[in-house]
Amino acid sequence: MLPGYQAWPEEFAELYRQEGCWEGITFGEMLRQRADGYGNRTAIISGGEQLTYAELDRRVDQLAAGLYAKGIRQYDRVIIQLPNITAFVEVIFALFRLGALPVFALPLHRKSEIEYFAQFSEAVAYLIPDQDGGFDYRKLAAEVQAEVPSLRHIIVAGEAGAFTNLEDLYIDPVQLKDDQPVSSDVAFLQLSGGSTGLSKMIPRTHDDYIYSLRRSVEVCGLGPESVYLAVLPIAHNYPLSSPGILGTLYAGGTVVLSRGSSPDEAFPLMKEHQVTITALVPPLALIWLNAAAARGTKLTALQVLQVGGAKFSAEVAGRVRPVLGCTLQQVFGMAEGLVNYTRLDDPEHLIINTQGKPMSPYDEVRIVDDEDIEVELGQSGHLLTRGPYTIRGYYKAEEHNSKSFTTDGFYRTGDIASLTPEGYLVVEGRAKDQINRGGDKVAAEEVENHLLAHPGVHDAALVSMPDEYLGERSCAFIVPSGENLTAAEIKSYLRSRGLASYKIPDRVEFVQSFPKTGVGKVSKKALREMLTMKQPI
Ligand code: OOB
Repeated sequence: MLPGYQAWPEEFAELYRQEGCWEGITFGEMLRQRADGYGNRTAIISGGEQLTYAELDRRVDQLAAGLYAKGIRQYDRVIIQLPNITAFVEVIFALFRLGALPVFALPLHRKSEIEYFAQFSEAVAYLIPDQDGGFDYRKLAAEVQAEVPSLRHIIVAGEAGAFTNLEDLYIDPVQLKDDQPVSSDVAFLQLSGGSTGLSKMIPRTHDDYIYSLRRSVEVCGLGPESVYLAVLPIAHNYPLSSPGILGTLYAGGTVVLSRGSSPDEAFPLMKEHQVTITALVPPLALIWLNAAAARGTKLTALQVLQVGGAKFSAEVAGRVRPVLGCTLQQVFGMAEGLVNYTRLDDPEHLIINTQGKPMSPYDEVRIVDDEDIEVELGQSGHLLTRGPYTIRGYYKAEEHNSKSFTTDGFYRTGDIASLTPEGYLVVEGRAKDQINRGGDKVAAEEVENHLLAHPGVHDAALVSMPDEYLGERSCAFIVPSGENLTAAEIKSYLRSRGLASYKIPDRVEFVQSFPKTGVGKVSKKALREMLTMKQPI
């Protein structure tokens, strides 16, 4: 078993198996079954290229052989930082077949994040595109490799230069000799949004993740005729599996991969391929609604528009059906597990005003006060959850786990929520020290630590500020240690440290000192209030 992995206690594992949640198959087997059942159907469409299930299965075998020949073995960790291209899907399934573990980095992550992922997971390989969005990933990879001795291979989709070219790894399939992965094994490491410092790693097993796909497919009504468009970065749990690209493949449907998310890119793809379902974060949904309304666009094949990752305002939610003529599905999920969906046949008031209900009857949710005592129905409190696809601990994080999980195994989501009489969740706020920038999660402490490393910064606090478009943006409050520090200097300093762009504070404010709470801690509440005051700070 993977060291540092906290499995479900045996009594729960037995229950989830007995109840048929955990099917006992691996991702490698799942793809083989689909290739057997749907061989000639189209699995993936990307940039003018198409692959059938049989072709995908074959290419995955070839790539698994090539990765094996490179020395990649069971439980090896491999960082994947690829855009929405077919290679992403081939690489992850090839690693699944080897029992090696993808670590899912996002395209916007930079040196600070990647170096930490590589070091912490002791990754042996790192997969990148040559360049994307004007950024050269080979330069980043060279910098990271210089710092992380475990990183033996840099594999490039595209012009590889001195590194290994991914195309060269598709070789004749071989019978893999080593231990084969089993369904209870960890399949990959997903990243948490983080709140205390750096992102933690989330170990998801074949069993638990495939169950989440099956339930997502059932709830979202997917089948072989479904066509799912992926516009959000597919490394993220939501477009990956809720139902996302993996759920679509589970259902035998067709995945269409889009490099961009703008209406100009997405709408023509949706028309051409008769897309039936896609997933957006709230700011993108707003852009799409405005574009469709202004252009009179009719997306006739679209049946379901999913919106999630951050709170979707009821006002905008109410525009989805009138403007796009499809059903809105709110999705409230987390990479740690629990996913809630509004159901497709729910009455409009639940679809518009709630974030859905858990997808599995075996999901347990509790809403509790600060003392972990359950609140009355309808009251808001901390959301705790436990279930067949919610982790029991982060990877290699024993100390942290005792804070993030209750002694009886409930995950503390950090969300403040309430339950409606129908058992639907309404997200009311957040207790964790995180900023949700339109679905991109920013851990305050991580950014604060970078700010504190600047010699001109005496103290720093990152808080959210309401934003009409993104829902929230970030503001860094800084107590300078000298004079002449500017907001521009702070931002360029953070960029020079290799921080993902969405973590760079949107606003920087200098203050003499921080307001304190009764117990002498920095009062972020008071800082947030300062931002909403009319007069300048
Ligand atoms: C998804 O996953 P993560 O891990 O990036 O972020 C999880 C957090 C939640 O704890 C909550 O704070 C927030 O994102 N969130 C929402 C939300 N969906 C997620 N807050 C309000 N309303 C929503 N609908 O974001 C994720 C994973 C799987 C499916 C969908 C989203």
